[in-house]
Amino acid sequence: MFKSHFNRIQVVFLIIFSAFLPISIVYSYPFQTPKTCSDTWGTSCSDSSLDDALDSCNGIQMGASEHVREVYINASSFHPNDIINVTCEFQEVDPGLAKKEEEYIYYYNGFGWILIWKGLSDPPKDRIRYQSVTFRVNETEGTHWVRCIILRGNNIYDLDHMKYCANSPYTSSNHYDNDDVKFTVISDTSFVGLRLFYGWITNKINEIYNIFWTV
Ligand SMILES: [Ca+2]
Ligand SMILES: [Ca+2]
Ligand SMILES: [Ca+2]
Repeated sequence: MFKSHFNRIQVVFLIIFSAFLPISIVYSYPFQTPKTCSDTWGTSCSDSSLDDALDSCNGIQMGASEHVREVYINASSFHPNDIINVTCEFQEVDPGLAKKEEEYIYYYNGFGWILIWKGLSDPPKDRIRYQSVTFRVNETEGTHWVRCIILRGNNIYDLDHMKYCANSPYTSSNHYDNDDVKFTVISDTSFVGLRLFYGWITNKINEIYNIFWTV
């Protein structure tokens, strides 16, 4: 046995630190990693030919003008009932007389699509506009989605709660874009295995301290 240079208080602090470091890593990863539409599809969602909308919704940009450039969320995984922060990056154009840009944010909660936000925008010329919203994810574990939509409308909302995709036959517009980002909802109980492993590791650390540390 060797005589440690640490005193008893230092060892206690070392044990506490070594206990909290791994558990903070376990709990922060992957929750703190922001995510984008481009991350979801593996290529830039500004690409007009990319089908970056789930299933039968057409993600391919229609028309060469207004489109969704990117969708940002503040983390890639959430606990049930967490708050998510979403930002849509819209490329708007001056849509001309009697027309406005309709913009929508929809959320797929594991069961169906929910309208989170909608707005009419009438930019005087081309511009990039960011729209952010926060809302609470639901309790269903699994894959959830957020969709940003822009479409050239006639000063009214073409889409409503039952029309979550700017796609024929939902809209007569031939200028629109749907872009999706996906994330995971996972409950604390899914971390039981990691917690057991963490407990085993901290026990081993304590054993090592007990073996090599003498008063
Ligand atoms: Ca699609
Ligand atoms: Ca798209
Ligand atoms: Ca796009």
